[in-house]
Amino acid sequence: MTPPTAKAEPNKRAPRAGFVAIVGRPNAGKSTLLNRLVGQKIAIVTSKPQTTRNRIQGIVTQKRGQIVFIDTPGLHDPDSALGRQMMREVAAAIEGIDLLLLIVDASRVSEQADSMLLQKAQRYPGKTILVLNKVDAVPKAQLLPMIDRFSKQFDFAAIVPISALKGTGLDPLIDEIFRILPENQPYFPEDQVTDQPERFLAAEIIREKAIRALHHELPYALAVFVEKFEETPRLLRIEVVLNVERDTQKKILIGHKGAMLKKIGTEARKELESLLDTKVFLSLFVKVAKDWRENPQRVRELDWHFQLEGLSTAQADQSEEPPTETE
Ligand SMILES: Nc1nc2c(ncn2[C@@H]2O[C@H](COP(=O)(O)OP(=O)(O)OP(=O)(O)O)[C@@H](O)[C@H]2O)c(=O)[nH]1
Ligand SMILES: [Mg+2]
Repeated sequence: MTPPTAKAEPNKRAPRAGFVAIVGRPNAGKSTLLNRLVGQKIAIVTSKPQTTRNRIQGIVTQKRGQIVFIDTPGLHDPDSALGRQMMREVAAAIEGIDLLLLIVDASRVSEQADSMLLQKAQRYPGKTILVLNKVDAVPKAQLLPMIDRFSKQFDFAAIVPISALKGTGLDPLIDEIFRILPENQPYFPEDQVTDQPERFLAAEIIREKAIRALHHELPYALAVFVEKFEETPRLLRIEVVLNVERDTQKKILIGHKGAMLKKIGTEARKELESLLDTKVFLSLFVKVAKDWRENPQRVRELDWHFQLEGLSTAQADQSEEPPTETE
């Protein structure tokens, strides 16, 4: 007699796994979606466009397999070395993926903006899913005609309306993705949610608080570097340098009697303490790096993948040094 468990065997599917890039215009809600899918904050979100500067992976593991999402900077016509670097990040993110996720802000569709996206879909040889985000802000009557219009413009594998903010429509989206991904073993351990080390998340959280507190050009002229990230059993000590492009910006960032910098530091520290579940001691320094956005070398240094390489080289050098005498 066959044991009852053998009956379930034919239904058992091989796991699926693959890489899925999230691509769209600035402010479409890519990072909000990534955080929602992963179930925790790994990418910063602000109401200002061009927040994300580097690609970040967010990993979703379920019984049926693993999806490695890649958040990317918003698509735009670059007018600086920084902008060009951001667009190279998008290109790098698309390389070798299994599925392209194009995301549109459905509350602000515009022919010109969408054509840039459709071009991406046309150039990508694999399958593309179109995600219509922010449907919480779209009158219901507009949704079906919008889906109809997009389906005529390109042969999408699926068009899925969602609200990344409210968390609606995400299960159907995940279902569609798993339907397309190839059979594969998971790429990452099941408890890993991102490839971005905490050191760089810390820099990003500080940048998020600063972008939210600042206006006009300043959010775009800001770069955040972690100089020291020291974990002790009781405390995480983080020293950070905030770069701006001019003295006038430095003044605004520091604020009257240091009030602005203090506010940014306090907000960032509180969030980091809760995210990393430890007490944090945060020191912020402001430095002027004149016109850094036009300097390809400085722009490259901004990329955490590049900084990580530097850190591991430094560590290797250190371990090769002969032991020094201590006093
Ligand atoms: N109403 C509404 N707002 C949303 C939704 N998703 C994101 N937002 C808001 O849209 C703004 C931009 O969100 P982000 O996730 O930073 O957008 P992004 O595409 O990552 O932007 P960049 O990194 O600048 O390219 C934020 O204010 C979000 O709160 C949504 O589903 N509904
Ligand atoms: Mg983003």
